[in-house]
Parts: sequence; C-alpha cells; structure tokens
Amino acid sequence: MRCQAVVFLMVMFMCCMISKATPYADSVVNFSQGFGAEPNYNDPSVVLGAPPAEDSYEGYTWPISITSAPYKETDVVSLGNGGSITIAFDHQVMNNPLDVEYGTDLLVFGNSFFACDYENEGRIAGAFFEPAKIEVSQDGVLFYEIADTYADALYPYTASAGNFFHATPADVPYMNRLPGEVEADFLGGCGGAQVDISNAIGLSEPLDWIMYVRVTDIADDSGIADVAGFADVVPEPATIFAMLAGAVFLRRRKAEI
Ligand SMILES: [Ca+2]
Ligand SMILES: [Ca+2]
Ligand SMILES: [Ca+2]
Repeated sequence: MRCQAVVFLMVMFMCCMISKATPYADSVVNFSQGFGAEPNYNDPSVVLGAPPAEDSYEGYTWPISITSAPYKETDVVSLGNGGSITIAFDHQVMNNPLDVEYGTDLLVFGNSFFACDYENEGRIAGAFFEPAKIEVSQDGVLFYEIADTYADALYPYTASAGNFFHATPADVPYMNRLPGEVEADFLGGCGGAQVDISNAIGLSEPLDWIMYVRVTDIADDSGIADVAGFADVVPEPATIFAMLAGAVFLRRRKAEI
C-alpha cells in the first residue's frame, strides 16, 4: 500500500508539472490596435511567455520593479484607444478557491508604475495607470468581463518576487510608503492585475476554468493601455502536496473501510 501511495503521488505530481509546462500565455488569438497607439509598439507576440524581468539602456541594466516598468517595444504592446488583444493558454487555468492564492487565478502584466518623490525619501507619491477591461472565456467565443479588476493598473509588477505566477494580497497600501515596504507586503506575489475567475459578470455559477483572456483599452478615457504578459497562478508546491496527501489519505481510509 505504501508503495502504491508513493507511485500515486509521483504520477499526480508529474501530471501537475506536465499540465502546466508553462504558466504563461501560449498564443495570440486576436489583436486589434486602436487609434493613438504608441508608434512601433505594435507586436502582439511580446505578450507571450514570461513578462520582462529587466530592462536596459546604453549598457545599463536594471530589474523591473513597481517603480520601474518595462518600456521597450520588445517589452509591451500598446493597445491604442479601444484596442484589444486576446490570448490563449495551452491548458485550462483553474478557478482557485479563496484559500489558495487569495482566490486569484491569473495575472495580467502591463507597464503601470508608482512614481516616487525624491524630496520625501523616495516615498511613493502617485501612480500611472492606463486601465483596460479584462474578460475571460472557456471557448474563445463567449467572454465574461471581470468586475473591478483592470489591466495596466493595480498592481504594477516586480521581478523582485523571483516569479511571475504567484498572487499578491488585496489592498496593499502604497501612497507615501517606500517602494521596498510595498513590495515586501506583496508577500512573495509579483503584482500585476489579480484576476479571480469567480468575479466574472453575468454568470449564475462561477466558471471552473478558462483558457482565453481578452484585454480591451477603455476608449473614452485619456490612457492608452499596454500589455506585457499573462500568467496562470499556480498553487504553491506545498498546496499541491497537501492536496496529494489528502487524496492518498482518502484512498487509504477507503481501503481500510
Ligand atoms: Ca478564483
Ligand atoms: Ca484608453
Ligand atoms: Ca501603460
């Protein structure tokens, strides 16, 4: 029985790993750039794979942080006013319950950032957001808007977390705080827009999973949203092991009964 349990654990673990070989967007399904887009920021494929972790200029390199957003045309695509991009993952992005990753299921990265006041110890004095609507879909046809969560706004993302697929707690305060204090309060999350599939509007029952995400710039505001990437929020390895241990326990209990 012990041997069977170990094999079961290994198979389940391999399935988890294989099924999420990459947590990032796999393909661009549609791209429609609106007017007023930044010239040359028109390559939608930049959103595939992990978002940029660093930037450079004239030989200097620095990490992306909540106060230093990606800026190159190879980093982000500009949607233009009313423009949109639709991407697909190569696997189902599952709807995590509230006790896993705060209920967050996927992240959308842009180039929003916090501005610092260097006459006040470098504390955060403002935020540059260009909000865009986020919608999710299972089939790429029927899309559902996510309530109260916008791309290219909260949160700016950071490479300091060392990952681009863990969620950030809600409502981290930032005004008048030091950037390092704010990133510490991300608690290992990397920022980005925190999308909970359960917040999709117009459904009587929440979706269990999605495969497509559409981001659309808000046409009648002054901002022009940019997108740097998408990531499936994966459960902590500890959570996977807890789930597997629970499954093995149930199998053993069943075998004993
Ligand atoms: Ca969720
Ligand atoms: Ca706009
Ligand atoms: Ca932007």
